[in-house]
Amino acid sequence: MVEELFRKLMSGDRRAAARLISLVENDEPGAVEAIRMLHRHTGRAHVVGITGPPGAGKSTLVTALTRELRSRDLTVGIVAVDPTSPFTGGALLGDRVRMQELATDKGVFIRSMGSRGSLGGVARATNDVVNVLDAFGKDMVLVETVGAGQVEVDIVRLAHTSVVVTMPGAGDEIQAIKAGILEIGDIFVVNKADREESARTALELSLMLELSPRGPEEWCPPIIKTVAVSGEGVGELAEAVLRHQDYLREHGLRERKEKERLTAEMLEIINQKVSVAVRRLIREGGPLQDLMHKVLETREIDPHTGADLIMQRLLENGELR
Ligand SMILES: Nc1nc2c(ncn2[C@@H]2O[C@H](COP(=O)(O)OP(=O)(O)OP(=O)(O)O)[C@@H](O)[C@H]2O)c(=O)[nH]1
Ligand SMILES: [Mg+2]
Repeated sequence: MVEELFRKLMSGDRRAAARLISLVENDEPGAVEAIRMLHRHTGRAHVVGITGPPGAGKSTLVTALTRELRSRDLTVGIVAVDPTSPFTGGALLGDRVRMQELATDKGVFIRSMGSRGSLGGVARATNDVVNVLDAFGKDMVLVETVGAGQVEVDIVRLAHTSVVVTMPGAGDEIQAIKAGILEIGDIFVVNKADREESARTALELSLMLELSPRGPEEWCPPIIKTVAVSGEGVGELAEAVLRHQDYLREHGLRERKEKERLTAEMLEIINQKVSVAVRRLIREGGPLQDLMHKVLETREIDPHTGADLIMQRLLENGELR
């Protein structure tokens, strides 16, 4: 069944794409098989993370940016990791109308996903969903996330280009951004530039960015003012994204990012597998409860020795498979 879906995906079938996304997102039976088939066909799309405080205009901006990218003949996949996002229908009427315009465009694929599950879980599920859209042949994949917590930072890490969106009067929010995402932002957007205080917000941002000095060859994150609802400044944003894409390519950084991302993904899978196997061994009534008793109760065995004994057992008995 997965093979059939995969074949349809490669021939451009949107329903197969939707089905495969659900499969990997929810870790349904066949998910691993699907990821195995997809892998060879991934690594082509440029992934853009779009993050920022609630209501900054991320979804509106994603819509406007998509239109700009489409006018440059690029196909676009959109993943909204946010339960309150307009992509899931929580929007005002105007937003929904704008979004629907995109939904009828064959060059655009929109998908929203809930931010449930564990921290690593969301980032990994997002990664898998992005991979489906990548294999589906989308040139650009835009990932919208709200806030500046660990989940967002994890998701931003899997993007090639990270766009941090803020808006005038979001002083506290900027402080929050400063704490987490400032260092990994490649492009900063002050949206709602139709509001009075936007110049001050942009200035505050530029002062903050000056605090982290960069070398002459290093990418200098631009600060772009946009009015997402009218499209003002969004052309400039699209240009900045494409310039950053070129920059990464020219400096061999894209390849490095990809390698780091895949290595991190593999390490996380290993961590998870080991952790599941070990928990099975040491649980009450499990095969290693004697050992655990000696560590936890009688203290005859210290945690290091205990860990070594468990690792040894895992390797010898092939319990990881
Ligand atoms: N005045 C003004 N309003 C805007 C602009 N961009 C977006 N908005 C409005 O701001 C509100 C929030 O926009 P969204 O795009 O839903 O913001 P978001 O960041 O995706 O919000 P969440 O996903 O809920 O965090 C909507 O009512 C938009 O119409 C802008 O440039 N100027
Ligand atoms: Mg949104």
